[in-house]
Amino acid sequence: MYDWLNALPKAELHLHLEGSLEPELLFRLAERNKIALPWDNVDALRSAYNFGNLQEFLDLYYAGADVLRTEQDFYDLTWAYLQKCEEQNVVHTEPFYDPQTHTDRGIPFEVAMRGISGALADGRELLGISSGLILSFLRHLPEEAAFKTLEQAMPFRDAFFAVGLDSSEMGHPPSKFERVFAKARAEGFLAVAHAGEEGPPEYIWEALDLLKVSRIDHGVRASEDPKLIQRLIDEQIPLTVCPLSNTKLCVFDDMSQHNILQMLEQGVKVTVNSDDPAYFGGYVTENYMALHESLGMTEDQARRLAQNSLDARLAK
Ligand code: ES4
Ligand code: ZN
Repeated sequence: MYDWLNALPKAELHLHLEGSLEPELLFRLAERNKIALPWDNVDALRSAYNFGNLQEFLDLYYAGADVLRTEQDFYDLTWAYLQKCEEQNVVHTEPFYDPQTHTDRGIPFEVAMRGISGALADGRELLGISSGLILSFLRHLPEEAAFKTLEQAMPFRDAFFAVGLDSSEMGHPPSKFERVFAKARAEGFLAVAHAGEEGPPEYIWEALDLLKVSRIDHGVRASEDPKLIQRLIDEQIPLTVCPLSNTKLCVFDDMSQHNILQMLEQGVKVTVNSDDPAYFGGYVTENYMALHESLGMTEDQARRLAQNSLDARLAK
C-alpha cells in the first residue's frame, strides 16, 4: 500500500518550510554557521520531539529555526523538501514560511525570501514541481507586526500568492488580524488561515467571515458544529488536514479517533498534508499511510483525497 499511495499524484497545501528542517540538516547548518546547540547530537534532538500541545512544539520549532542564517541555508532547506516531494509524487506544493521568525532575530527579510524563492524556481525547472509561496503571519505577535511584515513583502510582491496565519492559536482569534488581511486582499493576495486546530469552531467562522479565506488550515474542530460543516460542504471550502501533526500535538488522542475520513464521507473537501514533517514523523505519503493503517482508508478514499488536494490548489 505504501508504494501505491506514494505513486498517487498529489498536491501538498499545508507545509511549513521551517518544519521540514530535519535534525541532520539542522546540525549541519549549526556547524556551518558556528552555532552551539543545546543538544549533543541528532538522536538527543529527536528524543525531544515529544509534545503535549501546539505550544510545546512551537517552542522547539522556533529554537530549531535559529540555525537558518544565510540565503544558502534557506535554499538548502527548501531544496531538501522539494526532493522529498519528487520522491513522493507531490506534483504541486504551496508552502508557508514565517518571515517574522527570521526578521525578529536579525535576518533581513530578503535573505530568507531569496533562498526560498530560488529553490522553488529550481524545483519548477529541474523537478517539474509547480509551487506557490504563502506569507504567514505569526498570530501570537501584534497585528501591527503583521502590517510591518506585509510592508516588507511588497518589494517582492510576485514571490507570494497568498497570506496565511499560524503559530499559537488559543487566545489569538482571526478577528485580531481582520484589518491586515483586508489590506493584503486589497493588494491582490489570496488568504488562508490556521483555524480549528486547537481553537474552537468560532475561529473557523471568523476566518471565513472576517479574513475571507479561500481555505482553512486544519479545521478539524469544525465537526463540533453541524452548521459549520454544512457551510463547508455547501461552499466546498477545502480543509488542509494534517493527521500526524494532530496526533503528535494531542489534538486527537490516537489516529483511530481522527475525523478526516468521516468528513470526507460527509462531503467536506478535506486534503492530507504533513504540516511539519521533520517534527511529526513523516511527509505526505506517511500521513496517507497512517490513515490506511489506523482508519482503514481504502484506495478509493485515498484517490478522492489526492484529487481534493489537486482541486484545492490556489497558486497558478
Ligand atoms: C504550526 Cl502545527 C502548527 N500550527 C500552528 N502554527 C504552526 N507553525 C508551524 N506549525
Ligand atoms: Zn500548520
